[in-house]
Amino acid sequence: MFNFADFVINEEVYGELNKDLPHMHIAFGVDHWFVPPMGIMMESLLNNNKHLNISFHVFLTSMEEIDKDKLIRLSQKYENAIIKLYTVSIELYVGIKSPIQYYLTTASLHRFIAMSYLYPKVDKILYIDADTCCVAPIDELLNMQLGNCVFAAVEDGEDIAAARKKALALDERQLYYNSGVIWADLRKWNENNVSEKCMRLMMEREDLIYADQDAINVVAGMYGKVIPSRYNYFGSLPNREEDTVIIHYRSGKPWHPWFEGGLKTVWQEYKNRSLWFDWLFVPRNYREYRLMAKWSWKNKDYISSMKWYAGYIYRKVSC
Ligand SMILES: [Mn+2]
Repeated sequence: MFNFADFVINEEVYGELNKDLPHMHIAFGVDHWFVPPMGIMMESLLNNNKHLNISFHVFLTSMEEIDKDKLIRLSQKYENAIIKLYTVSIELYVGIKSPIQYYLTTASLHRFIAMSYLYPKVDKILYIDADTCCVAPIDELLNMQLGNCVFAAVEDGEDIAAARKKALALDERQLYYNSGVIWADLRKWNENNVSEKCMRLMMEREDLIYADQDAINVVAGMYGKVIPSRYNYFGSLPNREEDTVIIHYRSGKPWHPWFEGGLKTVWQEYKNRSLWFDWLFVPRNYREYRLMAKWSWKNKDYISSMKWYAGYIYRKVSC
């Protein structure tokens, strides 16, 4: 049996809740690089939910001091928010066979620690990816009845859902959920050992190419409740629907200069109003260096393009 608590090595709390408001718990799992987008998402949540107390539970391995200062400032800026930081050890992930491909990092697995560690202190939690933006109040989720379901989520796009259902040989009647936004009943999640079963599955199988998402669908997909797409509206689409609550940039990321999705400007507006208004994207891997080179070339900035291209070659050769 896993004892997830053994992998939480530090816990810090910032801010206070001092209003008599409905209380919502929200969890994130990030690596140090994803803290700025997460901070921007938190600001968008707080901007649209001043009538709620929000406890943010952030699971991460490390972060830049400047980002930590900003998170502390954020907890002071809003009197209805507290931010809890949990430092996790990635020792837990040793032995994972499912590929953590370039579009994922092991931070995507922190959700399994979060869902287990927070119970029974927290009974329901909204887990959200950091590549998201909130544009409307989220309280409808608080009142949603889950019945016998373990979690509620949005079905993934047709492109991905059909292929993954087939590849994973899921039951015909089962949906394939996107794991970017999950409203979970932690009592049921833990009584059914969902986190542990997912971890074990990823240690056994090499074919879970969407790692955490595939694992959740295999282990608990039968006990999911589908919610409207407005809670996890894909940011690659040209326009949001009027009732959209959360935009999820599940493929192209709005901070990538080369991303031209129609909903990029929504994210940029929240970024400009946030403590991370001056944050600049820096490529993380050779793929992103190459895309920066291509983008600069397209914009006739040949000098920058060559600089990014050199970075691409250097990283490609050394990896
Ligand atoms: Mn995502």
